Amino acid sequence: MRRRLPMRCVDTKLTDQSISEASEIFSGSAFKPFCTKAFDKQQFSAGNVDRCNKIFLGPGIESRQIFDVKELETLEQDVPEICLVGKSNVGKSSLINSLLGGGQQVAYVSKTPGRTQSIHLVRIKNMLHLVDMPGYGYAQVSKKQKKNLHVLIEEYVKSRTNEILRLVCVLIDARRGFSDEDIQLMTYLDDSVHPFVVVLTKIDKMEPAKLTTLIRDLEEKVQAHPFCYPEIVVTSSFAHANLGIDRLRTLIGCAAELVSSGSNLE
Ligand SMILES: Nc1nc2c(ncn2[C@@H]2O[C@H](COP(=O)(O)OP(=O)(O)OP(=O)(O)O)[C@@H](O)[C@H]2O)c(=O)[nH]1
Ligand SMILES: [Mg+2]
Repeated sequence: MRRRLPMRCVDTKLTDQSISEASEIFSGSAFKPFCTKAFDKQQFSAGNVDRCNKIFLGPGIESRQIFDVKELETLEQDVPEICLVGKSNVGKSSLINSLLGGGQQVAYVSKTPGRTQSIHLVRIKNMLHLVDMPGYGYAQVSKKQKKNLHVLIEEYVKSRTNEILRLVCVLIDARRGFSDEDIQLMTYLDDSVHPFVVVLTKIDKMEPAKLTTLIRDLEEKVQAHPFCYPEIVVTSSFAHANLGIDRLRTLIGCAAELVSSGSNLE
C-alpha cells in the first residue's frame, strides 16, 4: 500500500496493545494523519513561513517539458513533488509563477484556454519539483485530445508513490466552484490514496461575502473525500496581489517535509 502507515505495526504480535494500535490506524481519526497534520497551526509559525518563502524565491530554478506518457519514466524522482491540476484556464501556471515570486514567467500563462498541453516540471533548488499539468475541461479540444489529457494526468499520478508525490493541489476557479470533472479527479485521488488540497484561484474577482459562503460550501463537500485536506486554500495571482501565496508555500514546504509541520518536531 502506498499510504504511509506507522512502521511499528508491521512486526508486532496480537497483544492488546497491537490490537488497539491497529484499530487506531483504521479508525477515522488515524485514517488521514498526513492530511490533518498539515493543518496544525504550528506549521504557519512566522519562522516556517519565512523558511518556505526563502525556498521558493531567488535563483536555482530549472524547468522542462514532458510531452508523452512514456517520458514519465524519465522524470527524476530524487526530490518530493507537488502537482497542480485543474480545469483549463483556472490559473495553474500563474500560481506557479506567483509561488516563484512573480518576477519571471517560468510557467507559460495564456488567455487562450488549453494552452498547456504538456507536463511542465519546475525544479526548485534541487529540493522540490512543482508539476504544472495540462488543464482539463476545455470544450474546444477534440474527444481524443480530452481523453489523452486525462490519461496523461492519471498515468502521472499512478506512476508516483506518495513518498514522491506529496501533495496534489486541485485548483478551482472561485467564480465556478466544483465541476463534475473536478469531483471525478478528486475521487480518483482518493482511490489512488494521494493526499490533495483544494486551492481556490482568482479570488480577486469575488465579493468577500460570496467567497465566505463558497468556502463554507466547499469545506462541507470535501468532507466526502478522505484524502482531501479539510481546509480550502484561497489565492490570487492577480497583479502581484499574491493573496494566500505565503500560506500555500508553507503548506507545500510542510507536505514535502522541507520544514517541520508539527509543534513537537521543530
Ligand atoms: N484576475 C485573475 N486572473 C488570473 C489569476 N490567475 C490567472 N489569471 C488569468 O487567467 C488566465 C489563465 O491563466 P493560466 O495561469 O494560463 O491558467 P492555466 O490553468 O495554466 O491554463 P491552461 O494551461 O490553459 O490549463 C490568464 O489570463 C491569467 O492572467 C488570478 O488570480 N486573478
Ligand atoms: Mg497552464
